[in-house]
Amino acid sequence: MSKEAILEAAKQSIIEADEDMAMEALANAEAEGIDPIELLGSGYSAGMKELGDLFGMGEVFLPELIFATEVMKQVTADIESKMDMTSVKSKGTFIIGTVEGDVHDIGKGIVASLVKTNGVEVYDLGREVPAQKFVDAAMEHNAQFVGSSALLTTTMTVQKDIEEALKAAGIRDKVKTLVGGAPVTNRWAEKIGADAYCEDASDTVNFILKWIDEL
Ligand code: B12
Repeated sequence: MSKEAILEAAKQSIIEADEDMAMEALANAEAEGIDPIELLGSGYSAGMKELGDLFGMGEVFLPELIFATEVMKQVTADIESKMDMTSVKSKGTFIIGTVEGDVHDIGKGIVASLVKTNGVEVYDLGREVPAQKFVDAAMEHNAQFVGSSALLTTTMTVQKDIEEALKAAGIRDKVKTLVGGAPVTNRWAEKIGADAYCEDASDTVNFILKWIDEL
């Protein structure tokens, strides 16, 4: 089976919330030696994005998104369990969470997994996390990196609150902040004073590893 066909099947399996099809694509990808990160990004996540567009146009409804989420979570958990966790000494500490008022945690989970597999210690605070909790966790774990995920235009403002809360705690210059999520842009990151906007999980790893080199 060609790589394109496998990626397309992975994408389609999310759009149709078809668990069997999703698992079959995963097995085929493994057999063909396809990079699981590419499978996630160009396959399953692409399906999630397309489904979101259909939802935005009123062509699919909330229950369909929820079914697709179940399949997506299963696939990401499966891929994570197969990822090679680097056994080298921790290179740094990363705090990540989805902001208060926001339950979207699939992308945040993928970012957390990929950063972890690159030898960075990760504290995943979960979803609907208030700004102050990011700060408390950064102080508790002496973290160098703080990342927040926001998928709603109404919750993006919490990323600004995190910047303010880090300043109020006197640790803004001790950490690098990363922001992500579908509505987030480079411009937004600049506007709120975040150190980086990352489009996806690989982008996030690149930023963090570059900063670790500079430490
Ligand atoms: C799945 C989904 C849901 C699921 C979430 C399940 C879950 N546990 O996550 C459910 C069904 C619960 C849901 C609910 C809602 N949703 Co919704 N949802 C989506 C959907 C289709 C996909 C999101 C997703 O998982 N994408 C796949 C992942 C892999 O991509 P990602 O999240 O973007 O993450 C990548 C990057 O952004 C980046 N990244 C992400 N986080 C971070 C963090 C850091 C630190 C970094 C560096 C990078 C990074 O890396 C990730 C991996 O590559 C999107 C559509 C879309 N285009 O995003 C709508 C979408 C986000 N939802 C939307 C809406 C409106 C809602 C609801 C309000 C619907 C309702 N009427 O109730 C509720 C909100 C509930 C709430 N309070 O949060 C809108 C938002 C519109 C807006 N502009 O605000 C969207 C855009 C759909 C649409 N087109 O209208 N949703």
